[in-house]
Amino acid sequence: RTWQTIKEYSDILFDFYDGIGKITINRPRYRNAFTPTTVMQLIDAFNICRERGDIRVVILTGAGDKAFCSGGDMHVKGRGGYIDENGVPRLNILDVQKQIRTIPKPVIAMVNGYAIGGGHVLHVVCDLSIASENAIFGQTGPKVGSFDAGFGSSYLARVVGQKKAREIWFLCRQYSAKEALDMGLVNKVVPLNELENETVLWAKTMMEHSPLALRMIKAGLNAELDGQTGIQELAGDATMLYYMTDEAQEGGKAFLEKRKPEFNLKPRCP
Ligand code: 2NE
Repeated sequence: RTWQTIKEYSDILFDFYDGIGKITINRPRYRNAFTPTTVMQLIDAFNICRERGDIRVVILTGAGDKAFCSGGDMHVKGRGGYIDENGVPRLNILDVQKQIRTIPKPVIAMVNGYAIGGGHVLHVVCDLSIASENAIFGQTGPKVGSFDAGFGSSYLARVVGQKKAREIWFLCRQYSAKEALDMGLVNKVVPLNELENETVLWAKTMMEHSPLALRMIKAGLNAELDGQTGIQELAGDATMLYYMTDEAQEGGKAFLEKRKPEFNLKPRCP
């Protein structure tokens, strides 16, 4: 399989293969911890994934065989956030979480090692997680002066249940891939050398299915949990589909032609 570079960045790799956009956090020296710069690049890549019609599934992973992502880079953690190149404190990883949740295509976390702290949250918010046998999962916030009480807690609780989510956050333990599988935190565990093949297989299976059906299911599953923001997504998709009908077309056409619209169109579903 030959991946083609979509765009070059300093902190991430961004590749394309056969309908799949693969975003790789590329700071293995720091267990793929992210700085505000890394995050800006992730935001850009996810925007491109959203816009490009030939990208049907997105894979998020980390470079090397040790870590998926170890969260925020502690070297740049300052007062108010992670300090960017201009000295501005940021927590812009929350924007990436929102992008993963709202992009109308499946996002698979390909967890190739440690998924820790804010890195763990990233895999949690992905639609699916495929892990290698060496993957290790956990939150560290309360040990290192941080927390994610947003998706990182509430959505985690929806995935593993309230008791387990509180255990994960309050005790800051690390969990093996097998334990993660048993608690429903990941979808599948495979040997590291099979991780990409397995993940691509899942992507290809989804690409055989109706993209619009997958989009609506994702929006519906989000809507149940995300309040008005979730309903807005689902409603936006409903509007998109409505615009494809003769009825909606007639409304706009009649306005421009300065006449009363003829909405008595057939067939109408009961
Ligand atoms: C990830 C983990 C468990 C790996 O352990 P190990 O033993 O495999 O590697 P080691 O030696 O700890 O790390 C290798 C190098 O990577 C750096 C280390 O400092 C070390 O550098 P040197 O000593 O060789 O110079 N490194 C690893 N993680 C880093 C990080 N996050 N920032 C900067 N450098 C890092 C182990 O390394 C670990 O526990 N890492 C820290 C995980 C952590 O606490 N992350 C921040 C959580 S808070 C957060 O991410 C967050 C949030 O809670 C809310 C919102 C947004 C973000």
